[in-house]
Amino acid sequence: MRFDILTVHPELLESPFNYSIIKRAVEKGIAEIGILNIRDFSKDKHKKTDDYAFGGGAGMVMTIQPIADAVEHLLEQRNYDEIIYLTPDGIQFNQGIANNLSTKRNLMLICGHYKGIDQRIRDKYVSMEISIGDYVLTGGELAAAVVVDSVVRIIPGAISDETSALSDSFQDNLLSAPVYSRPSEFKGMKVPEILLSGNTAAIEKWRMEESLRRTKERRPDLL
Ligand code: 6GU
Repeated sequence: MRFDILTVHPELLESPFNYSIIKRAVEKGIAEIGILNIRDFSKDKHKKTDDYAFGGGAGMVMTIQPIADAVEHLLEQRNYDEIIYLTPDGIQFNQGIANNLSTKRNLMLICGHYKGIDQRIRDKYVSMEISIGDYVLTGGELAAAVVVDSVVRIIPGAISDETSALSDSFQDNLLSAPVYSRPSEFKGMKVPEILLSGNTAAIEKWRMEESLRRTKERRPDLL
């Protein structure tokens, strides 16, 4: 699966993909991540990528030319299943959308800044607009990192223990049960007895009950 991300701050996207599962998925060839600097496509003599908004008002708008040329450059190389614009006015991202995107071959992600990008880019090229929640970020880069991370980790083969991604919180609309590791007692704090019992059926039942209890308590909206 391939991701191409358009941004004016490629540095912001360097480290998120260079660790752990995502790094290994890239090394294994399961995921390919291309990062394109929108500024490289600017025909302005100062490589400008933003300008004042027509009609006035505070804040700069990312102009159409550099983004359109960057998008066209990518479209010459391959077809994209979705061209995604990261924006607070998009549909709210969730596990279901991540699962759906993980079945695609090529995704393009456009990161905006300032007051956003020229609407004509959205009208002509964008097939999907995603927000990662009801709060405002400086730009779409951190949101793009969230989307790519959540999609890559569920591509078959990305996690060595195949069942692990399936037992995540949200995969069955339930929060995960609490987890413990050694030692079984630390400064008087004990691990629940059942987890040390070796009784797999009883442990499975306990985990399901804890999952339900947590979900009822913290996210009744999921039930
Ligand atoms: Cl996708 N972009 C920005 N700039 N802010 C956000 C967002 C995206 N999702 C939530 N807030």
